Amino acid sequence: MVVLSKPPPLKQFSTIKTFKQHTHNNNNNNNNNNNYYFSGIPVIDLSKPDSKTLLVKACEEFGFFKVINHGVPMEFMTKLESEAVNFFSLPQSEKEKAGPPDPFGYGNKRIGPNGDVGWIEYLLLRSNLDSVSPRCFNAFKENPEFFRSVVNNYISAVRNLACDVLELLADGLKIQPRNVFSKLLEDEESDSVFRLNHYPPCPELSRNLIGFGEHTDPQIISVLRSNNSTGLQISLKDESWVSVPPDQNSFFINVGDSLQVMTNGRFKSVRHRVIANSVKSRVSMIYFGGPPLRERIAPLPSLMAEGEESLYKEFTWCEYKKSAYKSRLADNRLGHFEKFAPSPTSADVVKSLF
Ligand SMILES: O=C(O)CCC(=O)C(=O)O
Repeated sequence: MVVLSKPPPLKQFSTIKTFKQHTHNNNNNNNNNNNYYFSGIPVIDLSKPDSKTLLVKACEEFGFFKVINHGVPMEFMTKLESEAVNFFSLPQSEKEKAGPPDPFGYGNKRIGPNGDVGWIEYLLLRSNLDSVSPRCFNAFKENPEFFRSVVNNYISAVRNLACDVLELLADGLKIQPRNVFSKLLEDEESDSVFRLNHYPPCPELSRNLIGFGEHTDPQIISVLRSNNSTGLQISLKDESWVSVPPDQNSFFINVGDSLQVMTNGRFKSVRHRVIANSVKSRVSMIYFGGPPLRERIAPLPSLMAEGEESLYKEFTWCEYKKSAYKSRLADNRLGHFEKFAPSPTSADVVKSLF
């Protein structure tokens, strides 16, 4: 894949054309995209005994939630944020030494190999830094070892958090063993990745430019931390989009496609996107916890009621990844693997009339 050193012209960037507003519970501050913060995002205190029940509810209802009392030292987050800011402040020619993304490495404006673009630059790494190509650290000539250790500390802490959440979810679902999900992230061959995103302030406010187009994450679980900048939105069950209030001290967790399949659709893989901000840079760091390539992704028998059928055809994580890599960001990637075609929503019926 080629990453152009000259960014694509602005007219190639998508904008939000229809913005189905959520009609209630969006009563907080106005952010600078003239959208409202949604106050209904579940906030789960991991130190509380009821957290396992609330986590299950949040995965069923939203596929998305915020965790507090998460145990990740603040220092790990701020150090990594400062390293990320230093990296993204380098001259373009320096950053490009860590690119092009193949898929790992530095990328600018182009996301994936199939024509998606966004108001973003990023550094995508394998979460096991021992297998990261030295090219990805090319731009850190001053002190690549320091950057490596800051990223390593952060990833280890956030992987532990992801595993804690997955174990609480197993408890909440009353299934055994409690590491049934987390062992996939702990496996030496776990195919987990880590991404640093930078969304520079966008001059084209009125156009509601897309920073990162709508998509679901294919892995099991994603753990996101950002600076205090707006932009992240999630889609609710009624397909309306709501803005997530930023919180730099907490983590936002997404259910990924694989967890949706392992729970036979009980948990929802959340559709999300980022809208460029006109004033402030957004810096986000996301750990995507994925299974080993050979892992068969299928509903857990312990979660199936008697006579319940799997909603999905059988596939391995490697097969799913290959198929996802051929798709556009907004595609319904799980669609190819669903056994039963979903019944059309009212929005589909209206669309088909025009
Ligand atoms: O930058 C963000 O806040 C979200 C980015 C995202 O969804 C992704 O990298 O997959």
